[in-house]
Amino acid sequence: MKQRDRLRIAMQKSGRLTEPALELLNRCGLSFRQSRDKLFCFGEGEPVDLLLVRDDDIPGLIAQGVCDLGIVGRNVLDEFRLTTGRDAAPLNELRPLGFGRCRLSIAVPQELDYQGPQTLEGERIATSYPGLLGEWLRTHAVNASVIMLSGSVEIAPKLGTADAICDLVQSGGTLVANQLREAEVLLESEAVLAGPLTLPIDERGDMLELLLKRLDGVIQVRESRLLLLQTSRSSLEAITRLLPGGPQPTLLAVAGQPDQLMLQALCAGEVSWRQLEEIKKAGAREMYVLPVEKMLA
Ligand code: PRT
Ligand code: ZN
Repeated sequence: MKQRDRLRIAMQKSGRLTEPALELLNRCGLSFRQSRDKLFCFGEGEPVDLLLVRDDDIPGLIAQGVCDLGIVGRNVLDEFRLTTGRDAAPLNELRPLGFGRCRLSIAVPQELDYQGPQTLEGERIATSYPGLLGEWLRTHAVNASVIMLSGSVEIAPKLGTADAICDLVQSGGTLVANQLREAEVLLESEAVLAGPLTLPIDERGDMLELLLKRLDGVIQVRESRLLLLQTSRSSLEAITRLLPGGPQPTLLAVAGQPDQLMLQALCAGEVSWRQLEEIKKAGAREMYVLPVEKMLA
């Protein structure tokens, strides 16, 4: 098989997204043999290989066609879209992946009386995201100087090199530690599967389609619970109304008890003790909440 018959996915070599991305791919049935320099990982079962790189390089590798897909933060992908020239191949966010959640925010010194975007007029804002910040400033008609820093953005106000910052925030701990507070959220981010706008029409395209189906299954089951319970026919309506997420239940007959039914329902998200207790009060017995291992629609 020629090398480009195989799908190539770029992901972060070492950082916040590395472990959850690998786990997700494993759950999709992909496993990799790591080479000694750990830059290229050969896929063992399926024709899918990994390229381990800095997260900032991922959109470029897809745009150049070196990789077919990438797992990268939406913040990095959108910044790339805004800062690369028009002749770069457009990229697409194929799936949100539900990990690496954070937001890109503007933060100001705690003592600043922030009254809205106009408070930033004429100020200096330090960031590693000039594209996303620039777009937000234009949308809000604010004239501010964008100071590009590649790291340690949060200390710029203390050093006197900027009046505010625009950086990623997760818990908010870094901001507090630097006497800053969040003033505006520019982007809600998480890891996404990125790819080219048009998918290859060859073996790679087929593999990609299969991978997307598996991914959808994995993402869906990660959040799904199978609820099993027994009920009398008379309680069925009340119980169905209480099922978390309003799923369409399946009903099974109980041998020798014509008045009784087994109910089975796939609920989106957790089923809490409180919800179970409510359903029990409505007449359910023998309740089980089961995690879902795999799902293929
Ligand atoms: O070496 P490489 O370039 O690959 O790694 P990196 O240092 O650029 O990336 P890394 O591993 O730090 O982050 C990779 C991706 O994780 C980011 O692009 C985001 O999509 C996502 N992510 C999620 C985060 C955070 N949460 C996060 N909290 N990326 C960075 N941070 C930093 C933030 O910059 C700030 O310094 O953590 C600090 C804020 O955290 P809190 O919890 O104190 O608010
Ligand atoms: Zn990076």
